[in-house]
Amino acid sequence: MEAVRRVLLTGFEPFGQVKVNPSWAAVEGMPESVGQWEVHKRRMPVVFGIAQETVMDAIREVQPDLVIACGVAAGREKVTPELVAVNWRMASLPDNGGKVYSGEKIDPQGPAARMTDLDVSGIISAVRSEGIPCELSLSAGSYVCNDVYWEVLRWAGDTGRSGLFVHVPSEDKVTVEDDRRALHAILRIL
Ligand code: PCA
Repeated sequence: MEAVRRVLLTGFEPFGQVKVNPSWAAVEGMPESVGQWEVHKRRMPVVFGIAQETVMDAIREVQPDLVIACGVAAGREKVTPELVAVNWRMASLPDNGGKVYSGEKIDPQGPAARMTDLDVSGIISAVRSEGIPCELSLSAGSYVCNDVYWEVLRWAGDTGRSGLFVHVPSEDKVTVEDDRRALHAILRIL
């Protein structure tokens, strides 16, 4: 018997034009366990800084081995695992606290970017083998999703654990059910 491992899955609340956020819909509907993974879920606020605090509070509580954070990228056609988080906040769309950023570092002392140590090629193959369109993304943007990924990868680097961010398209491109099947496929190979 393999030891149980804990995964923290997060999705976001609605924001801007997104009235129902498929990232949280997908995460909320995940089962309590997938294979060896004990699944923990959190809904995240779309607020710079507060979202980072929320994910770190959840990490302290759950003590996960793996964090997979999800968000919607409405313009995309495919499920897109993100390779990097950049040290940058820039968004003309106000966050849910009303704040906009014209461009500044998240952490003035930090590196330019952080990269996941997970096998992204293997992850993409696993999702595609379910018949779900999937490709690597080289930028999680500079809005709240990137902010959370930055913090997750900082934690992962500090603790020797792993983190991933997955952007999902709007529901007319990929259904919430397929987002969930993608998460299952990812958990099965990790
Ligand atoms: N998508 C936004 C933030 C919340 C979400 O679901 C983003 O891509 O930054």
